[in-house]
Amino acid sequence: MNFIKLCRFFGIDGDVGEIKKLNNGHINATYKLTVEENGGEQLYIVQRINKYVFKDPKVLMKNVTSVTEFIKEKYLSMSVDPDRKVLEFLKSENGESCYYDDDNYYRCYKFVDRSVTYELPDSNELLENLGYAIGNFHYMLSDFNTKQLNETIPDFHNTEKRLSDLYAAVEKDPFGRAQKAMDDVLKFRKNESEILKLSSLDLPSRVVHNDPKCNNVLFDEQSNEILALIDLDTVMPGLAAHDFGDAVRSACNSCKEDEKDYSLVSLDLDKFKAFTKGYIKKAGNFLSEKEKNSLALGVYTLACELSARFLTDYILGDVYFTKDYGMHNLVRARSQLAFAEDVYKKLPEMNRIVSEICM
Ligand code: ADP
Ligand code: GN1
Ligand code: MG
Repeated sequence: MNFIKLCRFFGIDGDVGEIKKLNNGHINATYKLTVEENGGEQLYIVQRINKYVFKDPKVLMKNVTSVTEFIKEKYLSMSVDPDRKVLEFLKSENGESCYYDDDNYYRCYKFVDRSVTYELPDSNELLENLGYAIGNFHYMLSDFNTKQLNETIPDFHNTEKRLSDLYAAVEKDPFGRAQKAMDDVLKFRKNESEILKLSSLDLPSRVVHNDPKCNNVLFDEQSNEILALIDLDTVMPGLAAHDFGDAVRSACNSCKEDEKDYSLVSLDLDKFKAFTKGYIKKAGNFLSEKEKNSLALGVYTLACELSARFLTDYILGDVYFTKDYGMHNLVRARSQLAFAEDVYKKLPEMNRIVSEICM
């Protein structure tokens, strides 16, 4: 990939210095670029859009730019400076937000200065801020016109479809891996009605992030203040409980998402309480009672759903998620399932915490 050509395409004239690959996402290839411009250093993010996952990068970028521009305008209308609070994508002279190098599509946006992401935040302050950020994101997009959004990944949080994809993968079994995953698959079959409960609740659809795992949220490296939400590729209509559930499953686990010692994996109730406090501070004003009552269940559902997705990818030969070693997706699947099992046991306590905070 020719980074200089890409920079010129997006109107960046300076000298390209360090190019550093950032490896903490599972989908796109992300590079941090340092450019000498106007006598100073400017930092940019360049991302190669994963073409297996996103079939139409131009349509995807239309979603992402309309969402970021909407949030920016909203901050301005509230007399809040949007700097560092929302991503800023670069456009070419002709107004294009994707660079194509005859093989892949790339996008370029400003690196948010003095920002940091966490895999697993360790303080209640960070968790409360994270919760607030997700609630605020829902608030900011509450009047976004959904007609402007295209479906970038169909059935993204269609849990039933995720389970049927898993069963189909087992049938297909192109690499003879299904046997190894059989005990796990049986657990999904056995708990199907519980896993599908959230989908049967007839909850209102909102514009949500759909992938608000902790490292998709930028924090100020000094103050822990929340900055922008990133990785906006899946912003689409969905449930508040999807975002709540995904953020909690990623941030309130006592271990990382891919912990190999499944006996260590558990939901940390103190972290859950701190996250919920932050989320409700903002979202408590607009969520219905029914939505509030669905939040804890969302954690269980999202952990099961992601486990099914990792397992499906393992069986199909690791085509979707990037991995660090051979059985990585199987380990991730089992780790998420262990987390879901612990969450299931704690659901009464989690519901009690949500109700207490909502009072
Ligand atoms: P993926 O879709 O692969 O998860 P992300 O968009 O989440 O890719 O980016 C991967 C990582 O790059 C993030 O977790 C974050 O650490 C970093 N990152 C991405 N965009 C920015 C940005 N604008 N400013 C600072 N860091 C960023
Ligand atoms: C992927 O892109 P990233 O790494 O932030 C995935 C999420 C999963 C997550 C699990 C578009 O998120 O759905 O929950 O991995 N994103 C997509 O870590 O599939
Ligand atoms: Mg990401």
